[in-house]
Amino acid sequence: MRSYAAVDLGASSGRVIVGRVATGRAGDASLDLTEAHRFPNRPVRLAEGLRWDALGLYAGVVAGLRAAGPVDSIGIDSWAVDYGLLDADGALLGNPVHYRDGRTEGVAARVWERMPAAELYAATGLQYAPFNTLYQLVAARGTVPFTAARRLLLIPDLIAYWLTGRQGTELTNASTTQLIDPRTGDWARDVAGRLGIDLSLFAPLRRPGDPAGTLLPHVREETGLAGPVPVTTVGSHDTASAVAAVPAADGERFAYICTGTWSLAGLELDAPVLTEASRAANFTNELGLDGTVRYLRNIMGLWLLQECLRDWGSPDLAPLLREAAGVPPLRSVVDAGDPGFLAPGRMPRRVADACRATGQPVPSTPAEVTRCILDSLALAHRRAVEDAQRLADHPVDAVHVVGGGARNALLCRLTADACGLPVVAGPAEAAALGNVLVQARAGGLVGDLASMRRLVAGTQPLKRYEPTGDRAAWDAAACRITRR
Ligand code: LFR
Repeated sequence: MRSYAAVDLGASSGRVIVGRVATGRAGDASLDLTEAHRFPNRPVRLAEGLRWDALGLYAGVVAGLRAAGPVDSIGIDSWAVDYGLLDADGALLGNPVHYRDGRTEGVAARVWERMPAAELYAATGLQYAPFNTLYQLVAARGTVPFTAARRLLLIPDLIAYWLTGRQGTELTNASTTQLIDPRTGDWARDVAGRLGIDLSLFAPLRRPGDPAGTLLPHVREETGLAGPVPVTTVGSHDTASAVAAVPAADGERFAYICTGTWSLAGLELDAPVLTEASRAANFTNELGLDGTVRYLRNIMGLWLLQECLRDWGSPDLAPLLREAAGVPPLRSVVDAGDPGFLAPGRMPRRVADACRATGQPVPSTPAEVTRCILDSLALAHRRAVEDAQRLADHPVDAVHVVGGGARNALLCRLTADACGLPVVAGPAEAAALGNVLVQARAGGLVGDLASMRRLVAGTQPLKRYEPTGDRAAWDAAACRITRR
């Protein structure tokens, strides 16, 4: 039996989870998770914009490692694209900018003048999102921290650096910068050159499973962890870790939806899809474990509901979902892929406005708004699953829903109905499981991706939802929202 600490940083909270793994004769394997510590991750709005509290996050990680107790190794994953800048002495220059900050507005158009969007897609396979690191870097150019910066570390790499003193750039997360060639898994040097981005800002690439150093003496003291505790590189993009823990059977033809603040819906492929049709459909080719490609679309996800809950004064979710289940289905739907929903604030009003603008009944009570959001998410899931199959010529027989949304029975049922496919829901803690399993693999406890998935499928509770209902009603609803 070995223990691993998975540091999993999400957009609204961070967690340190201890995963205990035992393998051995078939039937003896076990994999269980315990949450050692959870702490809020509160973005801070300043006059200059929306910022992450990186030191607060680090303090939460240290407190979590202390709560976790002795472990064999530590792995870190978080949301993608964002970074901290370090000066020549390795000190952090300012607070990392939040990807929902407005500084990248209008930046893409300037970038595309130098490198047309089609060429950029052919070279990097990345979806257009205003927050791709590439656009953030162009927006940051000329600012004081950027001018002084000698190093850029993506968020999980920054935390790993503070824990170990060692710097690296983990590949799955690097693939969200739009500076990686998904065919080679190496830097897209031509893109960087043409856009004047100095790749020496980045630390050398490292891959899931690579050692990332050991805890610094003062960290050992603060966490109470004795000995040279290693930090292991995992799929440091949370979505890469989550996809690694999708409990698909060997050879199964599946789509996945990683649900949380975002819904990331798509396929695992052997090679990127870089066609013009794929670009037009705004699918992304991010890198996964062992040379796999995460071919997916970003959908606004439960962010829409989280922001409504915040607006309503944080009522209990369970009764609201029960009430929403009783609201007539598909009365009104919004486009859950619309970047207009990216920024925080006044979400119930924005959802209502979108319904009004498309001539649909305007949801008014929290239960009606909640139902509208869940119907809309299911519809966006269906569109992404259908588009991915067509664009990649890769049919599927089932959809795996992992991440926090796997606990939301209404969302899972609606997704099965909308997709017309069975949904296998769980595990909810997919990112932490993927994180733990890559550490266990580095320690020689598990083998390839397929055996990691077998272990998840054999040990974690999963729930299956068969599609029911009227697909024509979903077709009709889809027609009510204007496509991007
Ligand atoms: C999910 C996620 C998505 C990424 C978004 C922004 O937590 O990592 O994959 O597109 O956050 O970083």
